[in-house]
Amino acid sequence: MEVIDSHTEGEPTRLVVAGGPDLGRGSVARQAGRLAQDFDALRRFIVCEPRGHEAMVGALLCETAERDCAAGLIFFNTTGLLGMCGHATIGAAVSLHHMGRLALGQHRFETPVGKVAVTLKDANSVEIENVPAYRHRKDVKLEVRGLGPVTGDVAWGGNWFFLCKDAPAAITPENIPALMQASQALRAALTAAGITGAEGASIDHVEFFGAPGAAEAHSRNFVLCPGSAFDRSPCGTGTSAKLACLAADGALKAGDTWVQEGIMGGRFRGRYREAGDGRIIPMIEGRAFVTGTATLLRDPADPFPHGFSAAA
Ligand code: PYC
Repeated sequence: MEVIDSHTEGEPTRLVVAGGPDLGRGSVARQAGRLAQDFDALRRFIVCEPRGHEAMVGALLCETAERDCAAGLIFFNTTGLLGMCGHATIGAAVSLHHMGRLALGQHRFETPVGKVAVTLKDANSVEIENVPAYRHRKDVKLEVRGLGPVTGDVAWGGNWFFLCKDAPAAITPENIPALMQASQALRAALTAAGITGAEGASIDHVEFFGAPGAAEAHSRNFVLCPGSAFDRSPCGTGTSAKLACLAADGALKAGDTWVQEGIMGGRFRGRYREAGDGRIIPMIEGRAFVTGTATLLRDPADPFPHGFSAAA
């Protein structure tokens, strides 16, 4: 299996460019369903240890029947599939350009949750136009063990997020263990309280906000991803969910720029346009850098052919 690795503002993406499974025909959502049902061991082979690691996000290049799309993309991490992934879309566009397979300019990809547009501005800079984002619930209150009362919004940005009003600690790398523990307790409390996204969808991402480090940034975030990983970047779908909440509160006008910093200091520039019915179309710009190309191998004698996750 041929892969190309990159990072987007610090968050890794492993793009599978050849040797992936035969997912048959149909929409990318349908192909993603087949990947989950019939090829889950292959997902783990690609992103889990010992070939990958806890933070690794996979993007599988697949067929699309949509004539206006360059390709399909299916996203996953060490736990399972993701609906959309902003940083990995940026990483995939930069990697495809590096391989000579995507020219500078505008393109579309089909993802499991809809079409997204990308503008490849140069070899590293990409702006994505995400699927419509919206706030589902405002000021949800719940009690979290170890944290006490917590208030936040539930929003969709291509994945489901709980955006917490009060961070339990400053958003700095030294506090990552405390932020991990708090965000995991919060996610468990959401599940226990039956707080979900639309149609009962589970909320698998939790976002805390704090003061930015850079003068040009408006905020710094910490994002818990499905499983036990946190986003090293400011999270494309998380920034989209944030824009939806800012728009719903009248705190950011359409077209104005919101600079979201991630826990490691990387930045996304976000803006939006109105999509009607309280929805927005988020536009997120960030940079990705190719870090390597590899052929993933499976030795018949390998005792860990499908990888493993060592995270608690
Ligand atoms: O950038 O949307 C994102 C993302 C989701 C999970 C990890 N990164």
